[in-house]
Amino acid sequence: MTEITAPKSPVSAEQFADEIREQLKYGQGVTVEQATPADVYVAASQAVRRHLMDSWMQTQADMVNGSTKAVGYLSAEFLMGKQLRNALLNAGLTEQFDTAVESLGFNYQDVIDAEHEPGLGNGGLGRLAACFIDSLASLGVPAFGYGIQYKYGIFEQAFDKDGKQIEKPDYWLTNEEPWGHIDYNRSQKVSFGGEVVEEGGKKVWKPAWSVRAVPVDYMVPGYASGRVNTLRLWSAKSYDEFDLLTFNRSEYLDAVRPQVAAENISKILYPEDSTPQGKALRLEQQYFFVAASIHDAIRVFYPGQENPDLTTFPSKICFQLNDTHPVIGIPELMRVLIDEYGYDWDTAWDITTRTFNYTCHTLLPEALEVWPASLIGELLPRHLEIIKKISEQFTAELTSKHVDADTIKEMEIYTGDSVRMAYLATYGGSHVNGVAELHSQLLKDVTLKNFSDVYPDKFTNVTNGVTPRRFIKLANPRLSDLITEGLGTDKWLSDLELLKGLAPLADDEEFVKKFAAVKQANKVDFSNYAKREYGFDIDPNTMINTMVKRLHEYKRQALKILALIARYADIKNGNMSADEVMPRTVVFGAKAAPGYYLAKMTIQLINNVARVVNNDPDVKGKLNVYFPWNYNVRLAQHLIPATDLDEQISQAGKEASGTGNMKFALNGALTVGTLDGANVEIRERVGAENFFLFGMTVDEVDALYASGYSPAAFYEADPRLKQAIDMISGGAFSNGDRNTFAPLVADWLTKDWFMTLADFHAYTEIQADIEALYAQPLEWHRQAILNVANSGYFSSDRSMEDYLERIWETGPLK
Ligand code: GLS
Repeated sequence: MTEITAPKSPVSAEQFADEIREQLKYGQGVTVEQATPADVYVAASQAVRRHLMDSWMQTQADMVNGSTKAVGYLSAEFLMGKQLRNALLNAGLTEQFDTAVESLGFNYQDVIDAEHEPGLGNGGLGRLAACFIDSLASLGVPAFGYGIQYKYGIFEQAFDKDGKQIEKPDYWLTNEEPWGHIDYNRSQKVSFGGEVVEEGGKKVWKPAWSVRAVPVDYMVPGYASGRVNTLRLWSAKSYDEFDLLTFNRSEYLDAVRPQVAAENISKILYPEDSTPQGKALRLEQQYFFVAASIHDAIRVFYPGQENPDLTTFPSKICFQLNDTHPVIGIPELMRVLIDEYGYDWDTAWDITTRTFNYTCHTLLPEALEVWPASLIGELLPRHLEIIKKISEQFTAELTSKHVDADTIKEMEIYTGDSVRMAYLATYGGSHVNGVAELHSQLLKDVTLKNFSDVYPDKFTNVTNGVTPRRFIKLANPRLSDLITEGLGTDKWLSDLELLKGLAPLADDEEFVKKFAAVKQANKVDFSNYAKREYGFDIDPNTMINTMVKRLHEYKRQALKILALIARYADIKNGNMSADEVMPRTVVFGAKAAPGYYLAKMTIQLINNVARVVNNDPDVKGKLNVYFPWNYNVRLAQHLIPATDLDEQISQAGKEASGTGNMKFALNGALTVGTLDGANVEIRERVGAENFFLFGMTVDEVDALYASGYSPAAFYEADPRLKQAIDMISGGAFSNGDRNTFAPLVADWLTKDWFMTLADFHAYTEIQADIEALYAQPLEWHRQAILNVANSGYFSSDRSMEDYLERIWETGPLK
C-alpha cells in the first residue's frame, strides 16, 4: 500500500477546464476555438495563480502580523526555469490540468512548451537562488527573493557554420508573461549621482537623477506547506517618460534619451559567471535592486509608519547577500538609517551588522568584486563616504586587536582607490559562509584567511542543495514513481533523506532491473527530444556521458575534449579491438561569456571535434559527440535523467561547490570527478566505491605549482596526450588549418593554469574502470541506486535548514 501525500486540490478537471475557458474569455478575449496553445498557457497560468492567491495573501499577512523573522534573499540572479509545471505540482493541479487541457482540445505538452523560460541567471549561482526560495516556501519560512527583472536574460546561444558561439538577445518578454504581477503602486525611488552637502551640521545627499523601481511579483508556492512566498523582481522605469519640448523640435531620439538611460538599468543580465565586469551599469544594477529592496522591506514590515522603530529591523528580516553583487546594501542601510531616519552611527551599525550575512560562491580571487572608488564616488557619493568611515572603523578595530600593520593593509576595505566588496561584506555582516565543506575550509585557510583569523566565529559552512521537486519529480517522473513504489510513500519529496530506504533495494535484482528500465526509457525520451529539437541522432543504447556547465577553463572541458580525441585516435588507429570499445555518446552543454576568448575557442573546438568524429565511418557506432546549443534549465531537465555518466572534473580547489553534480547523483548517474567542491561530500555519502575519483588533490595542485609546473613536460611524457594535441595543431579539426586553434594549444603548452595536462593521464586511466563497470549493467545500476539513496542530504530543504540554524535563526511561520 503506497502512501500518497502530494498536494491535491479538490478542484475537478471539469472545473479547471471551465476556469481556463473563463480566463480565455474574460482575461484574454479569445474563445477556445480561436485559442492557440500559447493562449491556453496564459489562461492556465492565470488560473493556477488564482488558486494560489489566498495562500499568498495569508502568508504575507501572517508574516507581517506575526513574530517570525523573514529572510530576504538578495540576489542579482534567479534562474527560475519554467513556472507552469512547478506551480501546478505545488497547487495540486497537475492531473486536473492534463485532463482539462486535453478536454479543451489541446495537447498538454504543446501548452507547456509555449512557456518561454526566464533565463535570469548565468548558471549555478542563479539556479541555487531559485532552489533556495522554493525550499523556503516548502518549509513554510517567510521569505522574499529580491532581484532584478531583466528584460533580456542570459543570451541565447547558437553556433555558426564554423562551430563558433554566437550570442543572440533573449527577449523573454516578447509574449504575455502571466507569472509576474507588475505592482506600480508599490514602486520605490532609487537615486544616483550628484553630491553630498552639509546642511545644519548634517550630510545631505543631493542626487542628480532617479529611476523608478517597479516591483514585479512572482508567487513562490511551497510544496505541501500551504505557503506561498514572493519573488520580487525590480524593473527600472523612467520618471521622465518623454521630453515634449525636445520632441516638438523633432529631436525624437533626444526626447526619449532619459527614459532609455533609466530603463537600461534593468535591461540585461551580465553574461558573466564567476568573473566580474567593471562596468558602471553593473554597479547601477546592484544598487538599484538592493536600495529598492531595503526600502520595500521597511514599507512591508512597518506599514504606514512615519517614524518606525528600526532598531527592531533585524528581528523582522535578515538579508542574505548572495555573493558580492548586493553588498552595496550595507552602506545603503547605513545611509537610510542615518540620513533618512536620524539614527546615530553606532546604532545604525549595530542594526546593519545584525541584518546582513554574506555567502561567498567562489575561490577565484578575480571573482571577488572590487569597485573603483571613483566610480562609487560618481554614482553614489554618500555611500563612498560611509564606506570610508566603515573602513576607518574597521582599521581601528583591527589595531585594537593588535593585528599587525601589514595585515591591516591587506585587509583594507577602502584602499584609497578601490573598494573590496567581499571584505566589506565580511566585516559588515554577522556570518560568512562557503557553499561546500572544502570551499568553506579554503575560504578560511586562503581566500579570507586574515578575516577568519580575527573573526573565527563569523565563518561557517552551508553545503548547497537542489530542489527535489523540480529536479526529480518534474524532470524524472518515471524515477519518481519508482522511488515512491520502492519506499511505499511519496514523502521523500519533502524529506529527501528518506531516499536512504532505497539502499537495501540496490541488492534486489527485480528493483535494479526496474531502475535500469527507467534509465533506458529516459534515454529513449532524450534521444527523441534531441532529434526533434536539434536534429541529432543519438543512439539510446550507448552510454550517455554528459558534461554540462558554464564554459570555464577551471571546469576543464578541455580535459574532456582532449581525452575524447585520444580515444578517437585509439579507435581509428586500431589500438582498440572492436569488443574493447564501449559505445559512448558524449553530450556537452555550455555557454561561454561573450568576452571570454579561450572559452569560446573551446566551444568551437568541441563542435569541430563533434563534426569530425560523427562523420568518420571508422568510429561509427562507437563514439559520438553532440553539443546541443543554448543549454538551459529546460534542457537540463531532459538531459540529466537520461545520463549514465556525469563529468565533474574541475581542478581541485577551484569549483566552490557545483550543484549539477547533485542533480546527476539524485537522478542515478555515476560521476567521474576530482576531489573538488561538493564532489567531496557526494563521494563521502554515496561511498567511494560508487564514485570514479581521479586527479590531483588541492595539496598536490599546490605542490606542483610550488615546484614549478611545466605543462610541456606532461605533453612530452604522454604519447596519447601528445598525439591528441598534435592532431589539433595539425588541423585535424579545422580542415587542415593549423592556426584555428593555435592560441588554445599555446595556452595549454605554456600556461595551463588549471593543470589540464597534468591530470590527463589519471583521467584517461579511470576510463577503463568506468567501462569495466558499464559492461556489467546490474552492478552499474546497483551503484547508481546507491547514489540516489545516499544523496538525500543534497536537498535544498536541508541547505535551508542549515541556514536557519547556523545563520538566520528563524523558522517556519506559525
Ligand atoms: C558559483 C560556483 O562557481 C559554483 O561552484 C557554485 O555551485 C554556485 C552556487 O554556490 O556558485 N559561483 C559563481 O559565481 N557561479 C557559480 O555557479
